[in-house]
Amino acid sequence: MKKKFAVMAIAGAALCMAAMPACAAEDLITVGYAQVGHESDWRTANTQNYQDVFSEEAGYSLDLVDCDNDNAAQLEAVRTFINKEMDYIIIAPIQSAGWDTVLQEAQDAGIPVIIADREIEADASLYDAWVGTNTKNEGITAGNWLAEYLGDKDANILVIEGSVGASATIGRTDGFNEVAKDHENWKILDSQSGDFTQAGGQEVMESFIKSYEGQFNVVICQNDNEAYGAMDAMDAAGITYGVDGDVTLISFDATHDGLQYTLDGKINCDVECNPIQAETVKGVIEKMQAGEEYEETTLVEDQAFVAPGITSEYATTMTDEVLAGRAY
Ligand code: GYE
Repeated sequence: MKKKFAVMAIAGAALCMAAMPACAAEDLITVGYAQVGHESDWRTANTQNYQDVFSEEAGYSLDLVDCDNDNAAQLEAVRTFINKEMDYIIIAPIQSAGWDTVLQEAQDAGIPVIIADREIEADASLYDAWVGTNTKNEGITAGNWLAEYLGDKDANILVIEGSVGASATIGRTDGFNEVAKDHENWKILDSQSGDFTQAGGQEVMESFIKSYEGQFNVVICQNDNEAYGAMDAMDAAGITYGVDGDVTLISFDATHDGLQYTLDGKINCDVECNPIQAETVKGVIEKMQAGEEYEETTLVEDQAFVAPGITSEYATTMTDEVLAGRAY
């Protein structure tokens, strides 16, 4: 869908050309990015990508606030952007709920808001554009791949979820459950949040091992960092995983290290979520800036990867070349 941005001619914000020497400070387009935090490799790559793309050379002054996974801090960051009269506000929402009031405040101040990475539960009239990935589809892909891999074998599944209330958690959980409900011999033994961190993944896996040792054959981690923690916990307990192991390990993100583990056969399937989104967001801002029609919703495409020796209609089999092409 396309829409034309109504509030035009933002004072003093002209787009500088890449070839020009750094623009004068007053000519830079000011952009506030309320970033989730620094919980994962995915997030670090996403932050770096914004810093690279929204550079002064490109005509931007980027104010990126690391909200450290604290919802209140993120609302505060957005309010600070409004008070500073930034030209554009980008939000990667920690929680999907609770945005109506602050979005209304931004709208009243005439500042366009782009929701990035995750989704929010708010009326679309309260923000201007969305750029991100379809995490429900990622969950469905994980489920479809597992069904293909296991055939009619039973699955006793443990899930290490992402941060509570994050759309990436909700989407991956809902998507996977949608497939799981069609498999009578799949049982989800437990599902707990590891907060998208390595430490969280390890802690949850250690407690799962205490409660369910010998009872599970599938572990699903909703991001790569949680998978690294879960692998440490399983190593310590002498539990084998991956292509030659007792436990099938599924992860999400497909960052460089996640794909290295997939290539090594430690992760069976890693479902991609692409953190490289800043160029797309910049494209939307450029169109808004020029008063042109822009995409209200842009989906960043994902695929999935499986360990060598596995072939799948849902995923690409890992090779050295695939890994070499993964910069983050
Ligand atoms: O999967 C995880 C990060 O919102 C899609 O957040 C993102 C998720 C990503 O912390 O690693």
